[in-house]
Amino acid sequence: MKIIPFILALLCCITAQAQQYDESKVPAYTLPDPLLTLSGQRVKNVRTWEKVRRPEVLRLFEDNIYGQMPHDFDSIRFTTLREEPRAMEGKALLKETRISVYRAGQSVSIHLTLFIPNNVPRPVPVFLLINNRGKNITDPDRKEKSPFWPAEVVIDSGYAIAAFHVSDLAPDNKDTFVNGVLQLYPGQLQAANGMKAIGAWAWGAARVMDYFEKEPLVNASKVALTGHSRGGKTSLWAAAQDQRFAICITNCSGNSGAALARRQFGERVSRINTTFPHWFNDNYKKYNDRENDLPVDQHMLIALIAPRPVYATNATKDLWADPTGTFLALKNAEKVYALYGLKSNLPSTPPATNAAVATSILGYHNREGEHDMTLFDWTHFIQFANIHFRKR
Ligand code: GTR
Repeated sequence: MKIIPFILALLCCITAQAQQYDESKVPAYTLPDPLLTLSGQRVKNVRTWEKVRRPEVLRLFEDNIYGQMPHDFDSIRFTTLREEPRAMEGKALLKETRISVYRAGQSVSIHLTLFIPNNVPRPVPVFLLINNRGKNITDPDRKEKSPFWPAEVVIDSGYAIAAFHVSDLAPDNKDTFVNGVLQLYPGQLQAANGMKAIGAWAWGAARVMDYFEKEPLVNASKVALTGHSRGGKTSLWAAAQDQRFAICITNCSGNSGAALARRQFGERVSRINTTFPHWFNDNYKKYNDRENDLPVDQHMLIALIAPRPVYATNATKDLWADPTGTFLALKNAEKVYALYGLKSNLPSTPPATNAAVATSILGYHNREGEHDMTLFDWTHFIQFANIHFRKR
């Protein structure tokens, strides 16, 4: 009879699933201290953080998770492909730009879609989305409209909104991810700490920032970088690497994003490395089922973004991305913000469903619903940006 093994396998599967989401199964863990250097020095001020510990932590993330971030290239060129001064029924200027980057005889091109509101003083602050979903989501013609990138709502709030697609940098596929940025940096593929897809996407965000710095209509000192899920892992890594991003928003980013790995709740390092072997560097695979051996945890990725504001979200039905682990990562980054005299207003335990903490330098909400980025999320991103940009 084959039915008995089948039932046993099913029961095993159901038990494993239940354990993934069972708070009582979270093991005891000790987080690495962001304020203790590798040589055992206690970090007590911004100077030691910025000169010693921050570079150390950045290197640990490069070496063990996301890979190196190459900064050199031969040239970069911005080509305007399309300009519609009265797009969105006259509300905005649409500008589509090709950003081409050249290195060692190879090149990569990023297609940037940007709407700039017409009736506000320019240069304007801008939201930039790292788009990991369909290209139709950022339709420049606005025939299709998606709450994932609610351009009209953002424009009505007085912000510019931009997006690029991850596939321009690295296709999200284990067999083809090398067709993009990695052609420019072939050495990365040989190195155990070489960049892969998430590194390439973050590199792309930095090239868009290069463009913003040359675009007189947008305020490059007020760029809020946002991404969902794998895009949210990328927004954190990009903002950690590139301090020109003024605000970082990470939506449902979960494992290897804003959620603590050591909680082993929902998605695990082993699982993400197996399903998506092309996202992180080869060294990361050493930590499959060994989260406690990691020299970092994700609160330190958030800490790398200090003193800039970070807003992290989750959704109640997205336990895979560990909402509590995300909240705790923010809480455990607080002490680095405190070095800068910045006190977060996060409560000591996760806020109620849909209760957004947007006034805090470290912001958070856990929305009712599924793994997605919705109008509810964007409404709070805008609120968060209103508060923090106006403070400056
Ligand atoms: C899932 C993956 C998550 C998250 C998500 C997404 O399958 O396990 O880490 O990245 O995909 O990007 O939507």
